[in-house]
Amino acid sequence: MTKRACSSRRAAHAAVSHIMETRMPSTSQPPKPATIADLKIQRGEGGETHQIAEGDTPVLTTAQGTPVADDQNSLKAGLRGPTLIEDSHFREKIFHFDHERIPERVVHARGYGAHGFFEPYESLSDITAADLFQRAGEKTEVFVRFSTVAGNKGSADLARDVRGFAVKFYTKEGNWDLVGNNIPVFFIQDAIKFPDLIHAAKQEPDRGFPQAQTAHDNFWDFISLSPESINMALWIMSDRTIPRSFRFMEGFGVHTFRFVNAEGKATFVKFHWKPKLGLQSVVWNEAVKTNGADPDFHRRDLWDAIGSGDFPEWELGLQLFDEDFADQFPFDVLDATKIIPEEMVPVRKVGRLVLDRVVDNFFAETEQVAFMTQNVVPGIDFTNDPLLQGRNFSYLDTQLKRLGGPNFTHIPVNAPRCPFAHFQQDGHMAMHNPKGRVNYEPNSFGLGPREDPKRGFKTYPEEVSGTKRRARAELFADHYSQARQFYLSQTEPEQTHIKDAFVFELSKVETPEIRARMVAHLLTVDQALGEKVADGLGLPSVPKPATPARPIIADLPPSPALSIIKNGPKSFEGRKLGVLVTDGTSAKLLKALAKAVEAEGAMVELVAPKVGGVKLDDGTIIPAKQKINGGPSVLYDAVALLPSEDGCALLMKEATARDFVADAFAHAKFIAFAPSAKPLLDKAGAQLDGGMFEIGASGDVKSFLSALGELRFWEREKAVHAV
Ligand code: HDE
Repeated sequence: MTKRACSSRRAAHAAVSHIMETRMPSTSQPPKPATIADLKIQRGEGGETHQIAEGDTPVLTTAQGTPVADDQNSLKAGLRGPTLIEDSHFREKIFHFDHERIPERVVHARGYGAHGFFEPYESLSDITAADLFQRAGEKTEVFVRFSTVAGNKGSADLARDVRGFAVKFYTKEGNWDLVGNNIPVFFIQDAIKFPDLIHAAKQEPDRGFPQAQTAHDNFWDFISLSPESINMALWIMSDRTIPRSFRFMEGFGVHTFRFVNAEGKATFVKFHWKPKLGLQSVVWNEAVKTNGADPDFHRRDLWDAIGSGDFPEWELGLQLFDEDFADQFPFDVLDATKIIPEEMVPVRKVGRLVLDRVVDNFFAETEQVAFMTQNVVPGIDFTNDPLLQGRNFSYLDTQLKRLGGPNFTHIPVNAPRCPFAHFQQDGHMAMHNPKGRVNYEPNSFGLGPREDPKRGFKTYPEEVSGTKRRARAELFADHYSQARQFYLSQTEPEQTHIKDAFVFELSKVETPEIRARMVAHLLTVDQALGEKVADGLGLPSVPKPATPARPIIADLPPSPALSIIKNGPKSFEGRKLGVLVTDGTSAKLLKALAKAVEAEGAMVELVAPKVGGVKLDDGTIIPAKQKINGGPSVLYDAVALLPSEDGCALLMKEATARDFVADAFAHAKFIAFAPSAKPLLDKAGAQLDGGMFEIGASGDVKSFLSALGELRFWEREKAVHAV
């Protein structure tokens, strides 16, 4: 985050420290809802067709534009009589309502999108002819949609799940969709297994549950019978699947793609998105509670961040390599269950993605956006990765079902921003058809568009030959080596989280054989991990390790890039401090704390017994953002407890205040506390440790502040978990 962005955010936030100076209520708000005046512009294409009732208020009309006189009562025969079929306004209104829903995405149904731009740091003309990478600093508009995979549209944001990270670049040479995930590998190697994988992951078909979770028999049955999924299984049981925010997660194109330059020379490329604010996840117990406290935690976070001028940013990273590298790499670069470690092929940062505009309408944009892996532009091409090849079929097909016809590119969020011209016509909801007599080419009138062999997209002329057969390349068969490398690349707390996640999920599996079969795979990945999970499950005996189809490469060097903790930001920027206040809280201390935290580029949110606010010890009345039972500590990255003595006595009798403290403690958060809050800590069972900081009336908050950059006090975890 640049200093400039920080200060604009601070201004937009009307920070707590500022509030106290001006004694004004908080204006830390997301963008204002549309006013009636805005609606006129949105609906009436400038308002010209609206009749104005009084002053600036537009007249309500039917969809046909007929002014409506009464929108409160349907047309009846007599005061207490039946409703008449003649009431076309009523019928149109209900008809439209009845058809408001479209099928949700079969996967990635729950998502949240935003607009922004991509800007390259340098010209990449030596490696790709793609127009968006030609000129340093030139902006290309983008739309990004983040998503969970398994849950339905209304499921909770903090499900343990892979996150989609789909980017549509509206380039001058057409739309390029980079439809990625926040994990660089996938469960399966061949698209033909996708329906099985997704069936197994989603609700079991007879009972229709569990929703948005993999902790059930069918999922682990499928995984345990599909060794190719083991690497991904390790990734999904890591904290990658419980990100703190979309803003703090990486993105990956997963497959190996091809860049092709103007001379036709090809380079293999893997795409990475690196968040400017570093990586951060929550802990599992926190995720479970966040889903109850705020099922919209991630979408709210993105909405609030953009609304307050704190624009999320990622750098685009490229791993570039050639055929020679591909030939000597011990895995197949066409196998989407494998990474190329960053330590082997460094990630070259070539540009930045900034999200700076929320959607005007969720349905029109986030719901109707249609990403398609086959949307590539000249200079970018596919490889033969069998997963990518299968996806290239699936994404077009699925849009027809979801959006109801072939004209979904006419929907503004899907339409190219560059000029386009073709002879596709008619069909459901056609918004622009060819004009004039000619709707074909070639034609003898010299009318309409023609192909351009120079500018047009040319497929990379890769030589292909072989026997038609259903089979996989030999190197695809190594399923354990990289799983082991991933596990060994984690810090100790992260390894513990992976072990705990396996124990949690497999404890929900009812069939003992499936539990044991999964443990057998884990023993092959790492003996100690397998034994710990076996012990956590209380298996009667440790099973025999699974036999790998190819000998495992046990000594792959650990890759520090795979750890979240090692790639944390060492800063509290973009995070949120929850401050528990009561009547009589020290104004001086609160102000000092808020000022220091906001200077870091972080937010402060006040939690109080009543949302109306509290009266500080200097008589200032300050509003709260949350009432204590609606603002549990899981919503914050760290907390400060600043009740007065009387306030503390009150909070000690309040279960939700005790939970606030106990959860922050159990989730290894840094805690600052005024001396007056000590009895509440004791009552909540939070013993003093290196992650807790007494901050006095003097307002000395320095040591607390410097600790916050670590985000969590991981040493505490061992002390709070005995099982
Ligand atoms: Fe997708 N995937 N997928 N997927 N996927 C869809 O397309 C599919 C895969 C990803 O925000 C669907 O429009 C197949 C990998 C994202 O709108 C569908 C296979 C990766 C999104 C589909 C995969 C992804 C989707 C459902 C196996 C990461 C959400 C709705 C070969 C690189 C895009 C839709 C959005 C969505 C098919 C595997 C990412 C059915 C057949 C690997 C981020 O077409």
